[in-house]
Amino acid sequence: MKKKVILILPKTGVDPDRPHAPHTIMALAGSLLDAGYQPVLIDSRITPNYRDIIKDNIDDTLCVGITAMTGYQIKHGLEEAKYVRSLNPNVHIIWGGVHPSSMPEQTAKNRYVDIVVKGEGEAILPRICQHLEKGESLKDVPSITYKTKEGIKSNPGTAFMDLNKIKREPWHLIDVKKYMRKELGVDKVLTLVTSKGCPGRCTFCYNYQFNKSQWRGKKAEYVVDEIEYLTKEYGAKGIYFIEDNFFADKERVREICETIIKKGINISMGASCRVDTMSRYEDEFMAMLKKAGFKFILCGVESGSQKILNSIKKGITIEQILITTKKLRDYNITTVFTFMSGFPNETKEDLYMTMDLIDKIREINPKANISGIFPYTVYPGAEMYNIALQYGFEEPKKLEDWGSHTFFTSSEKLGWLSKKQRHSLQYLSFIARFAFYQEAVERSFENPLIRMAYRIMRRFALFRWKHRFFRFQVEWWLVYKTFRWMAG
Ligand code: B12
Ligand code: SF4
Repeated sequence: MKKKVILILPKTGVDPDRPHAPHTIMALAGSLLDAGYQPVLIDSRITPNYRDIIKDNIDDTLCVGITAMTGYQIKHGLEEAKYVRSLNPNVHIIWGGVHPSSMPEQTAKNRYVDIVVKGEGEAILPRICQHLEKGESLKDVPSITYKTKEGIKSNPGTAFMDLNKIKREPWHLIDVKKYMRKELGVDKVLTLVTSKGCPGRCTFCYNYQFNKSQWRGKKAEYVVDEIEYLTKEYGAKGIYFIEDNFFADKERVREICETIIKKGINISMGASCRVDTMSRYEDEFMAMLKKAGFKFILCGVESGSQKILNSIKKGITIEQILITTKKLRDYNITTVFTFMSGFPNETKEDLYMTMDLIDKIREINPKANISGIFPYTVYPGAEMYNIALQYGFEEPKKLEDWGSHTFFTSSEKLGWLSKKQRHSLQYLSFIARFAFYQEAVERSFENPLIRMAYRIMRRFALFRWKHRFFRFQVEWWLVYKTFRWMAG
């Protein structure tokens, strides 16, 4: 019998009780199963006794795979890698995901990393396993960086996989009901990934390097088949597409929606969309989205200053943002707009333009949600990373240092902002979120006392926002410290 491969999805520091399905390790597990290996999935976000599972399986394990985004997931992933090593010093530890792919050499230098897989792992991981099993060199395995006796070596990448080779994710490997969330106005909402990448070129986004700004999607018929499967097999009532750009191919979206309508599948749906895409949709197309079940759309708007939008290569206009706001209001689709601040060339006037745009959006649609104005967080793999370095961003030098690189600490390293400016931006992000994202913020607090505290703070936020009065922010200093403490 082929050996086991333990796949760990570490805690992220922002995990709700019911997180998104662990698509990363599900995808890897599917391809390991096809190759005859036995994947052992560990989602440490929802598995209190996961260390026991590692311990029980380690003896006949060929290798351990760990996924990581930049930030807390690295810290937690390293703790688990250390634990694995303490149980079995010979087991190979393989890292993958957005962070290791963006910084492969630096990641591979860590003592708890043997191999880094750059980019998609479905085809590569089984190949690594075959080589490890036979004790062969990894020199022919593409897209990896790995330790050898002579030092760290890197093999060149390979083409993107054909998403249509995998028609359905291996849902049977996870306890699906633990991932069913209440949102989109229904309960039992699951997540799906039906495409990868995005044609956008936003300079702060990982897509530029990780997906080479290329979008690829599963055929509409497979997408609908998977939705139907989740409704029949698990009673799903809603699907949230967590991919970067569900709407990149209009004809695919049309086919998906028309098939859902034709088959009479009763499903609520939500996804992210670029505002340039949505602003171009005709009434007939919007009506079809609504009829098929779209209840929620999230749009990354980032700034109210056209100068900033152009400099971050967002590829959208203020006019398109306003057209999209009206469209989503007219079709009564719940909307969330996300914003950022603190870019190297952003002035106070640009920031005030963002606040004015938020007011305009709320005037057009008082129900539009603003998820906050988040301080720009520098991530490796983004085009802006090098610009940030030039402007004085203090780059973490080791994998473990990236483990504490979060939304909170990143802005402290933005050399172009004074301490006062950094604090103002951090507080402003809370003010905007507390003021204009009521439903989601309340949903995340189950304790009625905390909800009450939130409602009081919301009044402060609305007052400050209305009067643009941002001095003496003692209350937001407290909120900031509390959240920072909670995020570890
Ligand atoms: C779902 C999701 C989450 C989930 C958790 C996901 C997880 N894996 O743990 C939640 C909601 C908790 C989350 C939180 C955050 N997220 Co997030 N998230 C995503 C999202 C939308 C989908 C991830 C996913 O499931 N993809 C589908 C799977 C199949 O793809 P994949 O994860 O890339 O895995 C493939 C390869 O990377 C590779 N691979 C991955 N791991 C491994 C491991 C091994 C061993 C191997 C061999 C291969 C391999 O093979 C896989 C199959 O092809 C991505 C965007 C995206 N489209 O990927 C952002 C994304 C990963 N998140 C991002 C960010 C910034 C965050 C937050 C910081 C946001 C915030 N402001 O709070 C927090 C992180 C908190 C923290 N510090 O850790 C960034 C990551 C940037 C970076 N440099 O790391 C992304 C890319 C979004 C973006 N556009 O910028 N996130
Ligand atoms: S539109 Fe979104 S996913 Fe696409 S490149 Fe820009 S930020 Fe990234």
